[in-house]
Amino acid sequence: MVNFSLEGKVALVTGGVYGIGFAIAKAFHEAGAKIVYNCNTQSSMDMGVANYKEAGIDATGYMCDVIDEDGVKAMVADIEKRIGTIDILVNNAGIIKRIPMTEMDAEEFREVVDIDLVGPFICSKAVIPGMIKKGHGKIINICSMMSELGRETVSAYASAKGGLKMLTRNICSEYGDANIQCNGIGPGYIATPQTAPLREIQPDGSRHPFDQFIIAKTPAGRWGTPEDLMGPAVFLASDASDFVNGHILYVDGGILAYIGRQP
Ligand code: NAP
Ligand code: GCO
Repeated sequence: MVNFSLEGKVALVTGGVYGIGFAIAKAFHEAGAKIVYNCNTQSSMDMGVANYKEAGIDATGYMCDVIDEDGVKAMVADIEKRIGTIDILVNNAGIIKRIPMTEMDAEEFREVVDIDLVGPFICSKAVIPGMIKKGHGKIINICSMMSELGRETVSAYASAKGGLKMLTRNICSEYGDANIQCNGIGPGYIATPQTAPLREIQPDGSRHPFDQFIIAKTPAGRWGTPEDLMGPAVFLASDASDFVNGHILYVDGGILAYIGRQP
């Protein structure tokens, strides 16, 4: 019997208050996990409390910036004391800045890389000792199509997500013998607040040009939804994927496989 259950597991989803993280947390709850999440603004925390209450999920939330190493250590210690060892970590928290590279300040570049790459390093480093003690663990890094491809204006984001792909492979390499599986999920273009600017309806009522571009480039012919990521995330968090390690699972409607239709 393949075991997709997360019964009795403790899952920390960083940035899990809306968007992709919240969908993954809902899926984990449905599979039996105890949910913990963090974010770093009060408005998002308030949204998270409301969202989990509406979903009927008794989740525990922390105000914690993923790049605050002391804060992350304190959060993990408190979770381990109050709830239990973290069995599953989803490094979901992330930002993007869409700025042409020659117009981007080094500080702006660093901020994206800090949150999208150093944050997952800090959070993974904090949870791995507990996983080693417990004899197992699952780390899922939310990568991106930009772990494989570049495009205009996302130099910092693509650099960070490319690095996150290799951090995934390195955690696999370094801790696989402790029965820790570290994999990535590479979402395609997903309809969340992060991509809302790319889908804005134009003044003349037409769809955003980038929206039209993505629809044409995606064999599925649509944007993904956070719900499209729920099953893949449960698979990678469950015992069913115990021999899958260092893998980036692209959940992209086929966009990475497709050269595009002749105009
Ligand atoms: P989103 O709607 O912008 O949500 C991002 C979440 O991360 C928010 O809860 C945010 O909380 C949190 N966060 C940001 N910086 C943080 C920090 N320093 N510390 C703690 N929490 C922080 O993003 P999304 O679209 O759901 O994307 C989630 C992940 O998937 C990101 O890593 C993104 O790069 C990746 N991804 C997205 C897509 C897509 O098409 N949407 C595709 C591929 C990959 P605050 O509001 O408090 O900042
Ligand atoms: C962009 C988008 C993408 C998506 C995602 C694709 O500006 O190109 O925001 O980066 O967020 O990462 O996988």
